[in-house]
Amino acid sequence: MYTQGLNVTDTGKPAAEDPAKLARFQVKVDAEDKIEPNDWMPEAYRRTLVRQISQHAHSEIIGMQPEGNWITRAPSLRRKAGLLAKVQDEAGHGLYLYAAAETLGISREDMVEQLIAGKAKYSSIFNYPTLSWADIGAIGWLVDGAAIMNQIPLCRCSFGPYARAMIRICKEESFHQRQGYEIMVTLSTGTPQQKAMAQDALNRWWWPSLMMFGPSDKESLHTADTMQWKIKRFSNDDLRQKFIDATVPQGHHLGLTFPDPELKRDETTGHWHTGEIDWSEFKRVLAGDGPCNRQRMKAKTEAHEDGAWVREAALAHARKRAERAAAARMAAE
Ligand code: BYC
Repeated sequence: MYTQGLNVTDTGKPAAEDPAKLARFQVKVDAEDKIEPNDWMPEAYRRTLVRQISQHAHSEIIGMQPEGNWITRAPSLRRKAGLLAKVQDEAGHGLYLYAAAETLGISREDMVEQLIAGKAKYSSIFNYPTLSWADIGAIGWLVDGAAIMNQIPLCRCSFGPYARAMIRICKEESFHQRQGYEIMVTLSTGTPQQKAMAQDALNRWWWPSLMMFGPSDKESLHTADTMQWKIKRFSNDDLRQKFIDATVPQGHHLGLTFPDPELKRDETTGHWHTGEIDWSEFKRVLAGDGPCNRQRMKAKTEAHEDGAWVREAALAHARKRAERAAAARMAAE
């Protein structure tokens, strides 16, 4: 039986495993059959899925913070209702993902402990502040846009529970992206001050959204394994390029400029080329020194501590119901 208390940052290669089982596993993956929780799987496959799915879940949960910051200050009731629904969706995505990871033998409690102890990552993007209402537009357009680009291929992930969770998540993300772009359209076609807000938000969110796709292919630790296992279908750089190609024309349609003097279109390939990403900033944010890392973890830790009584009450309630059901069964026998 698989034991809990994983080191989620462990990138270890498979321990010596039965070559025949490994070969059968890979044949199944290559045939596009889904791997289900009770199927045999290499330990490294299980570990990498727990790492990726739990980090994905944590990103959804921490991602509620920068957006939640604007619920009370949304400029209209319509915008407030839309943002409330979006933040609520993020909580739901976190739950589907924690549930998918639990099928691999780790408890949600352990995953949350790893997040709070700083052993598990969440997406770098959520360590940036939301300074104006336009940031809600830019997050929907760019951050959810990047998320969709990365997550649509995950609907075909080889691990069944993750793939199925992603189908529903992607449907909701697509609504989120449109909600964001609509805010950007409204601001960009509004007063000069509103257009300036939209431009300022694009200036601040563009580079961090490119970093969401992870390190360059040369630096990526896990891509080779996860592509062989058909967890990932595209490399970090390929997805980043798809996102850039889709997003630059959308920004130009808004009449906005990108904060990159080197951005240009290759007329032969049709691809947009950006300047160099500042990977030192990415590494700093991952190491815990982004603009909001401490604030995000403090808010999460406090919410977790404040919610202890709810978890205890829910457990006590579940215990009582189980006892009552057991007593009723005994009486009926
Ligand atoms: N931020 O070998 P690599 C959302 C880490 S939720 C932080 O390329 P991999 C949304 C990586 O974990 C967005 N860490 O890794 C929610 C690894 O470190 P460890 C989240 C990052 O896994 C609410 C190391 O760098 N989406 O969109 O092959 C509202 C080496 O990287 C980042 C997902 O989680 C990063 N940006 O590829 C709105 C999608 N990038 O674990 C929106 C699922 C890399 O060895 N995840 N690292 O300590 C994935 O697709 C992949 O995990 C990644 C990274 C593409 C992110």
